[in-house]
Amino acid sequence: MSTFDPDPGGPDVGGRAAEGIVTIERFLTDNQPETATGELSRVLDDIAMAGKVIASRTRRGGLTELLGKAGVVNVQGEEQKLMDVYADDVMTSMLSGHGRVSVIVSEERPEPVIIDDSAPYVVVHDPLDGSSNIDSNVSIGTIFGVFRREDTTKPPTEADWLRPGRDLVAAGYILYGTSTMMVYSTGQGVHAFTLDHAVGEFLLTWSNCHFPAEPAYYSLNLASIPQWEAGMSRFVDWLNRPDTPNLSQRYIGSAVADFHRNLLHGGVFGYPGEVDRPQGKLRLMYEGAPLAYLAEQAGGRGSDGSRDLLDISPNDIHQRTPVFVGDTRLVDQLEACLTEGA
Ligand code: P6P
Repeated sequence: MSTFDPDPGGPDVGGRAAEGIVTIERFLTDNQPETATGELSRVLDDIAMAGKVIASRTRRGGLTELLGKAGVVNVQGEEQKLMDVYADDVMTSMLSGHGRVSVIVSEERPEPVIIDDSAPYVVVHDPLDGSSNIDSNVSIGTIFGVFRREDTTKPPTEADWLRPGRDLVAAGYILYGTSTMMVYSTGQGVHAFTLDHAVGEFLLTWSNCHFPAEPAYYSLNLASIPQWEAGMSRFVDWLNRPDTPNLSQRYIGSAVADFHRNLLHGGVFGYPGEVDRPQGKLRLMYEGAPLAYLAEQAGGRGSDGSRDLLDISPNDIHQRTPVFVGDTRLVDQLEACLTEGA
């Protein structure tokens, strides 16, 4: 079944663009609320432009001098890849100087970057998630979220950026894979665009994406079972029962790629807490919350194993959290297994 043919048995996976070629710029403008100033649409345009520039480098893979390590360890204690630094610089550059973005929070920077004291928006992002896969040509992605500042008459403070996912006004990702896609939501459904390199435009591929009625995959790194909290074994045992959904296991090691496949075909992605790392590996603000925002908009949900990821108020911009995002019933089951006997 083509991923563009809605699953007749389940919720609408989303039909193809109704007619003709629709660029992301046109879609944003045509679908923004009547009362909109257009500023948020322009911020998403800026992110799309950053995605085009980053894609121009990731496409060249081994042909670019940017592969390999930057020789720097980032605030996460992870060795930065040259492409991480490049992608972060591109995002910062594209989001600066237009009077739209006040603060940028990046996985690659220890502190928020204050761009403009009076601009209305805050952008949080992981400029190149999955970068450990760059050299092996596995799909990687940019994950982003956008907050609107309540008061732009004063310089930005922590209250402008240290916020729960419920406050997001937009979120999405750019997937650098066999094709380059931008998937986003502003709270009116999830919409996907594919970069046509020939014309340099993201073109609407399908709108109002929903998780299919029946899930097909679960994305867990089963090699980590010995390190996981006990409830995860209960979930894996549940998956293997004859009376539960017959899922295939797919784990790419790149959250954006795993999430995207599960959005199309149904499933759940998880990065659990571990015995010596109870908060897991993924970060709440610019990985877990944006993916949970998209999941909810697509009929699914995101949890840390006991509560909605979108309800968690961060204490630190780089705060880690266990992440389970995707099909609602699978996330609910994960919570039941993790909280059973808790
Ligand atoms: P592991 C990539 O580094 C990342 O942040 C996510 O994209 C991915 O899901 C996860 O880490 C993979 O981590 O420990 O399985 O290699």
